[in-house]
Amino acid sequence: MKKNKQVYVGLSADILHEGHINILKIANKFGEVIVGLLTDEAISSYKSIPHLSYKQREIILKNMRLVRKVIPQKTLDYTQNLRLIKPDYVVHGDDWKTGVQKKTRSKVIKELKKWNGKLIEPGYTKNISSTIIKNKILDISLLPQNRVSRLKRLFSSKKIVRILESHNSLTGLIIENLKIKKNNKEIQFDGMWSSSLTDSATRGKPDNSSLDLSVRVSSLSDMMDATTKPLIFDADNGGQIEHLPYLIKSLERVGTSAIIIEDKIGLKKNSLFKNQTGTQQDKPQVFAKKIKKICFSRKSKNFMVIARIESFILGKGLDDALKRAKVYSKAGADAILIHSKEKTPKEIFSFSKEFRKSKNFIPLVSVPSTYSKVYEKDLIKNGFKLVIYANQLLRAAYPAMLNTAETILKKGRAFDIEKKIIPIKEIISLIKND
Ligand code: SPV
Ligand code: MG
Repeated sequence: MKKNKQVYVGLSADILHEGHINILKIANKFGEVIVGLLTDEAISSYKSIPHLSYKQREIILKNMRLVRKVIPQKTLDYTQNLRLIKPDYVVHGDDWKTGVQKKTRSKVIKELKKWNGKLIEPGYTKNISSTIIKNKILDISLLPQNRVSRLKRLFSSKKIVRILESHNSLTGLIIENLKIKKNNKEIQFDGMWSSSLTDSATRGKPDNSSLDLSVRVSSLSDMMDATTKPLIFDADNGGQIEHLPYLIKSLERVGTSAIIIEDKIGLKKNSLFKNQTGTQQDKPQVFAKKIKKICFSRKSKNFMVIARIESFILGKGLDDALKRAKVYSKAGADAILIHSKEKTPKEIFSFSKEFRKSKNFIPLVSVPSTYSKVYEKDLIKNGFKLVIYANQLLRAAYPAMLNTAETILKKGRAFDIEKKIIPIKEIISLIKND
C-alpha cells in the first residue's frame, strides 16, 4: 500500500461479492481506502432501495481489513465527497462506462483533473452468480419482519413513494416487476395498495364493508407469496376498536407495511360517491383512540398507521381537516391521508400549505383518483410523500374483458379479438416456473 495516498471507492455494498473484493484489493494497493457508501436515498434515486439498511452496510464495510474509513455518499454524483477529500485516486469497475452511471463517471474525471487525481477502472468481474445472490435476497425480503419495515425505509429515502392498486397476485406481479427507464433513471412502483373498493368489486360486492376485514386479510397471502414489495392495507374505518389488535396482528403476520383507517362511522359508503348524505365523521378524539390502539398493539414500530381525513369529502372544509390532523398526529399517526373528490388538487394543497407550518406535521398521502391530472412532481412540491393510484388496474382490466366478451358474442367466434389479447404462449410463460 502506498503511504499518504487516499483512494476513494463509491459503493452500495448491499450484497458484497468477489467483484467488490477485487475492487477494494486493487484500491488498497494505491493507498488508504475511503469508501463513499451510498445512502438509501442515493441508491433509490436510480435503482431499487437496498435490502440492507445504511447502518448494516456500514458495519460490514467498517470491519473489513481493506477499508480504512467509511463516509456517506448522499447522491449518485461523487462531486461533493470528492471536493471534500480530494483523493489521489478513484477506483471503480469499468462497467460504468455505459448505462445509468456514464454521466457520473464523466463528472468524476472532470473533478479529479482539478488536483491531478487519477481514475482507476479495473475490468468488471465476470461470472459472479448474481442470480443465486438475488434469490437469496428474495428469500430474506420475503420474511414478514423484513417486509413490514420496507415502507418506512422508502419514506425516509425517496422523494415520493409510489403505490399502485393490486387486487390479485397477477396485478401484484406487474407492480413487482415493471421497470422503465426515464431520464436515464430506472423507475418503478414501490408497493401495492389493497383497496377496499377494488377488492370488493372483484368479488362482486359493493364497497360498503360487506366484505369482512378478516376475509380481506386472509386473501392477501397469495399476493404476498408472489411478491416482495410493501403492501398498504385499506381498512375502511378499522371496524370496532376492540377488534383492532387482532386485525393488526394478522396484518403484521402476513407482512403488511401499513394500515390506513378513515375517520367515518356508520354504514360505509365509498368516498367518491357524489351523494354523501347520511355519512358521518367520527369525533376526532374517538378516532384518535383507534390510532392509539393500533400504535399500542403493533409488534413493530415500522408498521405504519396512516390516518385518513374525510373532512373535504363531507364538505366540512379546511379548518376541520387541520384540527383533525393535529389530533391524529398527536395520537401517534405516522402519516395523514387527506382525501378529496375534487377535480383539481387545490383543496388538498390548501391543506398541505397550512399543515406544513404545524409543529405536529407528519408526511402526507394523496389519492389522485378524481384529480388525476396532478403530476407527482407537484405533489412533492406541496409536501406529499406518498401517492396511491387506488383503482387504475381494475379499471383497465374491466373494459378490456368486457370488450372481449362482447366481441366473441357479436362475431360468433374468438378470432376477431386475437390481436387485442395476449397470445397463449405468452400467458403460459408469464409466470416463471423456477
Ligand atoms: C379505495 O380504493 O378503496 C379507497 C380510496 O378507499 S376511495 O375509493 O377513493 O375511497
Ligand atoms: Mg376504500
